[in-house]
Amino acid sequence: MESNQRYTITSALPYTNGPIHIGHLAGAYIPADIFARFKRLSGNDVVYICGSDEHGVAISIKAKSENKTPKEIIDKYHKTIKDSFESFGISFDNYSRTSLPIHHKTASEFFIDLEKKNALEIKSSSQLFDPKENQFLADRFVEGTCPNCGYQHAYGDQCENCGSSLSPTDLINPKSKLSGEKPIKKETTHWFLPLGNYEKFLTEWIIKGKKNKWKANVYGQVKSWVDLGLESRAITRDLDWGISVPHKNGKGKVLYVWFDAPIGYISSTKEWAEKNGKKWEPYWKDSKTKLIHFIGKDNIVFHSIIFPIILKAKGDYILPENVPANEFLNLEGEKISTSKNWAIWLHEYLIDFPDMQDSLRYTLTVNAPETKDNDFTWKDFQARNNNELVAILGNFINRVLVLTHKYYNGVVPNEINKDNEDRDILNEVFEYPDIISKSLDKFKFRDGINSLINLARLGNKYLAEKEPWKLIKQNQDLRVSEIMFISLQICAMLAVLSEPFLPKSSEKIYGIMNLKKIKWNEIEKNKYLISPNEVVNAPELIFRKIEDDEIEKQLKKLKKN
Ligand code: B3M
Ligand code: ZN
Repeated sequence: MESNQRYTITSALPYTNGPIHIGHLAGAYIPADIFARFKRLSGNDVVYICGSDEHGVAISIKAKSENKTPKEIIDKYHKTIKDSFESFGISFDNYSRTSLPIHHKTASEFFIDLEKKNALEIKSSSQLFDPKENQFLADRFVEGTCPNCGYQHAYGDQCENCGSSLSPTDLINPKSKLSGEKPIKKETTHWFLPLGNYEKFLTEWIIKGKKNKWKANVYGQVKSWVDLGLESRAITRDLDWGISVPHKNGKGKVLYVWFDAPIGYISSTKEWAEKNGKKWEPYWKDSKTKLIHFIGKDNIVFHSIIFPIILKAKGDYILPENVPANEFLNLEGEKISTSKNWAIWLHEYLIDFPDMQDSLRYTLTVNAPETKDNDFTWKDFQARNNNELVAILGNFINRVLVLTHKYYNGVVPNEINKDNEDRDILNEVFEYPDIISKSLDKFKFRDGINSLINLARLGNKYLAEKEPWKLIKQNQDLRVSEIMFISLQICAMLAVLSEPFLPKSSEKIYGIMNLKKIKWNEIEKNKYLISPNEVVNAPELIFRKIEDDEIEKQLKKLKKN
């Protein structure tokens, strides 16, 4: 198991134009959190970074629709989003905001430095303009028909239907989101990043990525972009919300949100380092550090083409080792949609299912859209919770603790005279840290969590076969104590191995068993996780059953939208 490796782990910075839903959680946060926890637990030096993405047209549009200032919008949703992440146990080392001075400074420095190095082009072009509002229509300020798939509500930067990346002038029948009017064209000057200059670099780097086993969806997208040829991309906009372009000709212009947002990972690391008396540079500039970006598939080009080019142009920065992007999660067979309110919002889930964060974490991991789009259904959520968390994992731990109290008042019995068969069981149990590590190292979170449940299954099967409750009646006390000792090792192993996936439940099991924190890289065969004469507490409920009416209520609520 890898230890002593430095990791910089990031999750996409969410736009603060609304709360977070289960699609976000499944795409970029749960897998990253599992990975960060796993790497910390195996003795690595990890910084797990995120923050709110508070610039861009999405924020301005929301502000306009709620009759508020952008600042009021970002303050409101930054808090909602941050609270939801905390409640779900997403273990960021720092959750920052791109509106902070430290970020404005860092992003501006990147721009100034690239400009100085002649790594940017300045070009004039005619862009869509809304004469009524006296405003250029960048990105999402304009909607129209997608030239690729014909979808009528494509944005100026992207079509959400076919996923293609667009420019406002690509749209057929464009319409201003501000006034509803047909825009005119007007000349304007912008700074561009000449992506085409980096084709050779990208080609070599991507081939290396393939060797590093990038996921097929990521490798495929990057390769097809490069194969099609890369055009220069504007990194400034004519807008009033964002980071002012730090240049004498930059009046009325701001940095493009997709230029500043990924730099937010660096600013957030700086903020973390300052708060904790650490240095940020090793996490971004030491070639031995592994940088991993967790994102959803709509962010692939930005993380595997554009941001690496920015880092490369800046020089002396490391490039991502991997970009394990997820596909999309659907809800009850349909695309999650904010505008249609077809979503499960985390802050609402927490009201209806308080203290059941791990049940959702579990379902979203078992069903993660790792290699293809996947579907969340409330019925499946109920079944996973009741048939797996309650009936397999919770049930095993409960049975072992009940019997330990019944036979030994909670004192762990002596382990003696294991017969061969029990030795095999114990060996098998101690293989699980490696089995799960191997899956997580390959970003196979579904396999990882399935192995965890398999370990609980193994425990249940062991108890059912050995039937200590029968043996105790036949006065086979020694044999019973062996069986209970082994069962308690399995419980302890479940506490240790469930931590990355189900942090709150793991903590509960640790608490009930009075265990001291065990690192994965310190687990050794033949070294027991819990020893004779230690005392375990009486069992408590770890998972609860979800009733049919709770699910009906959620389905009704969803369909009302
Ligand atoms: N805020 C886009 C999104 O939420 C964006 C991610 C930024 S990551 C640097 O899809
Ligand atoms: Zn399209």
